[in-house]
Amino acid sequence: MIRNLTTLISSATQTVEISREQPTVIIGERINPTGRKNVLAALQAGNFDVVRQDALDQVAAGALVLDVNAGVPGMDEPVLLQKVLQTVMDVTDVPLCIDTANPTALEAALKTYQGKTLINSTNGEEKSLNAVLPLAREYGAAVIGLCIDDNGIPATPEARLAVAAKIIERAGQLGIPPADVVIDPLTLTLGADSQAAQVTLKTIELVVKEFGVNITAGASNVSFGMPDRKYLNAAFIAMAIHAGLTCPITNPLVTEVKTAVLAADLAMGRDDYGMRWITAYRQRQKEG
Ligand code: THG
Repeated sequence: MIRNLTTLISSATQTVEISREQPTVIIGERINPTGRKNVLAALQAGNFDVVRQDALDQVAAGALVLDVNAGVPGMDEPVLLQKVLQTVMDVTDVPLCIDTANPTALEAALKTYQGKTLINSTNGEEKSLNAVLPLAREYGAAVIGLCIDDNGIPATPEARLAVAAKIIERAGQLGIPPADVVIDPLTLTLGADSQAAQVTLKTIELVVKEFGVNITAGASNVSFGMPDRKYLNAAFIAMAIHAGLTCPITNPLVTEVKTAVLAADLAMGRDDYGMRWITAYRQRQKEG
């Protein structure tokens, strides 16, 4: 019997419910200078207009949560992440995911953020668990746990499950319930290894069966270096939703990806009377 845990995250004014009994929650990926050259250039120049526009566009396209990453080489990440977060909070009401590997930047961001965030992320490395889980506890945040540990990225689904188990257990020891731990099975590119997606999908199934937790994934990673990325991303995200993915980090502005998520939700019985599917169709017709 699969349990479907519910993760609640919030902004100052909105709460989003993540569970396999609800439609998929798209976490917008675009506020990220690592994956986006124009965001990098703008932040380096002290210009936050791109961030504002990306926030508004992604919410308009259906993102219910936004991932916020401000890792710019050579810039003070704690200061920059606070500024970017505040910029996004000023223009949208959706809950935010704080995406940083830097515990100092994370704590600064947690102080700035209003609501219950989803920390992106911790992992099975001792250093990360010890730095991030106490902060999640202190600030009442939910936390993403990546299936990687001191030995690197495990090659097999079973070994990734073991890392997920460790993260869930360590969170529990600090009083963070499994409902507030969202597991990321890790998504690597099919461009480097044609088995990469299979390992991710199988890991999702194992983690869901064992723990019933919510699952995220940097779903667009699956196609790095490949041509026609949008079709690969769309097929993969639909398959991952079937496997148990509940809150992908992806780009809702890509129609193929957005419609694949809506189609998967309908096929999974999470779109009563197909109303969300039909509404999105009408919206596309209107936009030409
Ligand atoms: N897991 C978790 N968090 C993550 C990732 C993950 N955060 C970062 C990343 N991976 C997810 N975010 C992105 C953001 C952008 C892209 C992919 C993943 C991307 N960008 C295009 C590129 O690099 O070619 C550029 C798009 C543009 O410029 O418009 O593909 O795995 N927990």
